[in-house]
Amino acid sequence: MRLSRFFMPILKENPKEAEIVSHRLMLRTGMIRQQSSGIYTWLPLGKRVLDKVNAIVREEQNRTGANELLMPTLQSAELWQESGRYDAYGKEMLRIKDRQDRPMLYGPTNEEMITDVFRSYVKSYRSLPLNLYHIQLKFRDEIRPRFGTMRSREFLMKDAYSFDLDREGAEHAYNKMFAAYLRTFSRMGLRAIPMRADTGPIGGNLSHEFIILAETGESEVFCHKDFLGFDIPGEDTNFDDVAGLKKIFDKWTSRYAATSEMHDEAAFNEVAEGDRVSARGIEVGHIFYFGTKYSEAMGAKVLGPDGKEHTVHMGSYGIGPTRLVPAIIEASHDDNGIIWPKSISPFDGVIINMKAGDAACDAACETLYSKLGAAGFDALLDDTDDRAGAKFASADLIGVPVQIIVGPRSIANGEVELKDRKTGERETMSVEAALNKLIATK
Ligand code: 5CA
Repeated sequence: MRLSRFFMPILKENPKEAEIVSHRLMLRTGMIRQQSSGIYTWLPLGKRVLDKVNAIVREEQNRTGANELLMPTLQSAELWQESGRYDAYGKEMLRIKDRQDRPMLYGPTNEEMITDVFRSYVKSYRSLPLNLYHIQLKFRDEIRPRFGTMRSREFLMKDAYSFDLDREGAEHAYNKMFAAYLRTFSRMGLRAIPMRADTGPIGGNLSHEFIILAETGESEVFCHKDFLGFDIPGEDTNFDDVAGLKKIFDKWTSRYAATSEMHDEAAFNEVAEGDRVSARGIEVGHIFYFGTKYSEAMGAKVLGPDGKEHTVHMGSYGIGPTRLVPAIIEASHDDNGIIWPKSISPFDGVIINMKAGDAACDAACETLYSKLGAAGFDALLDDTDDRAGAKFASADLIGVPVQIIVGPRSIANGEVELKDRKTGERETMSVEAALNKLIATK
């Protein structure tokens, strides 16, 4: 992508409304724009990051055997009357009427709708286990939307729903998502700690929130320091291995970890003082096992191997991609701007033409840009006629992992400079060597 053709409205001033660093940086870099309270447009730079986050989420869901579908955002109130949540959900639910005066709502979550999909098709235990998920916009009329897309009213959620014959099967389904979540967040450069959590309006009594420790987090959390060192399940994790997944679950729940709603001061005090972590955290995922709460109310049953009807056991599993983006920035930035982990960076690198209009600089930039592109390295080419200093500042601000600096003096020797955004290290090398290095380390 050529910067001269890329819509990236960088702000010169720090936006006053932004209270936390991720919100400030997302506005400054032109990733998002607020349209009304808690409702955002994802501008092209932000959309690129969001797509990378979604791709990792999707890959890890698919790895467990879950199936992706897409349900509508608008739902009929009737479904929610069946489960009894239409009245219970309260003011967070945005209620709408269509032209026939039929009550509708903008979905805050999809347990009812997925249960309806399930009961319409699945009649036998042979179709189980089943996990259906989508990545879809939700609306919750939060009292205090704040911190940009960290807590918004309209937000993206990956919500998965599992169906099993019995509690045992459902526990394995839960463990699959548990392990997949550890992998998902780790691939984005985050260490998420599963903590026993309150189930709120979703229901059930087994639930974990996945929490990233961050000073600006909204939740107060308490955990054992060992969580910072536990191994993440590998790419070779076998999601059909019931005992293997139970082992991962047991390991990651073997130490104290709770959010403030579930906090037990006495139990926490049993942890050796030097091992206690009490901090603030950001909830990036939340998983629930709620048994037959919805299947019972909505008649989702299958014929079992015993020839009898069984009400299916369900769980639901959420991740917030539009919250993950600011959470990653909270975890990875410096005074100059964002520092993207490679896996979710909007570009693989930025080519900075220090002197646009200079024949040698222009030619070297074009060569680098086309050769990198052909090798699958997604570069942003800063071909604008801004001052070099301004280009360096924007490159640091948008935080892509590597800057390829092309200046008249070095290019006269056939050389360019590579700067690592994270460490600040700079290396001068030939154009050829730079190409090889960039492509090999992409
Ligand atoms: N149905 C269940 C799981 S699929 C559910 O709705 N769970 S939830 O309420 O915990 O939301 C799941 C995830 O969505 C949260 O962990 C969080 O990452 C994200 N999320 C929830 N509310 C918001 C919000 N207001 N703004 C941004 N992300 C949110």
